[in-house]
Amino acid sequence: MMKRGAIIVFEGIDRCGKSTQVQLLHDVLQKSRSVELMRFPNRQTPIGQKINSYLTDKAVQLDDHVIHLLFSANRWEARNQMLETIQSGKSIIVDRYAYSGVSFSAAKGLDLDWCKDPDRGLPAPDVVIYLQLSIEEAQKRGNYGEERYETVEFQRKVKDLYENKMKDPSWKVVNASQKPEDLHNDIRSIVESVIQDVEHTPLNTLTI
Ligand code: 2DT
Ligand code: MG
Repeated sequence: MMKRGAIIVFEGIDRCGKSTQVQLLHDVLQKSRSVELMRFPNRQTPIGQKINSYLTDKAVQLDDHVIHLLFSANRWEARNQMLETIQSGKSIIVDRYAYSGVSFSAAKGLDLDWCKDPDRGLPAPDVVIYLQLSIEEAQKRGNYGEERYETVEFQRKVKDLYENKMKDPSWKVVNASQKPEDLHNDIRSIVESVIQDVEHTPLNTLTI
């Protein structure tokens, strides 16, 4: 039987070091394996361009439910490509996924179950690596940027949702206050074993 690739999702609040770790992991894995990077939102598609304008321009007004559904649609439009990649034996490292979708929208006060519904049925991650960092440490790493959601108060709510409403057995919590190299080593050992473990197992669908 053909070996399938794994879906490795990264989640965490802003400034937790996610993008750095995603890049480090990709650089290392691609030396020995077939691996691809994806990030959500994918700002390149027409839906992603709309999301980008919402994030970067405070004058763009969209109902909270509408932007939530656009973020979800932005994942659904990647579904076929994800499935093809996995079936071809390539693994995918994903920077943010449905857990960001739920946490960021629920942090605005939307109903949690309503937020979860649109993403149900997407390809399920084989592992979710959650980079845990305190708000205080995140703040020390420099001011939050200019995009929507990049405020301390909002990040606090997002963190609470991630940590109290999202965790399931696929979650691995890693200590993001470590030095980047140490954090990378932790992540790498988790990921190497997941890739091997799932090679001959069927891919699940998301039951967030
Ligand atoms: P980046 O800073 O990682 O580009 O994300 N977000 C993301 C949501 O509100 N819903 C989602 O479904 C996703 C994937 C998190 C841009 C911002 O978009 C938020 C931060
Ligand atoms: Mg950001």
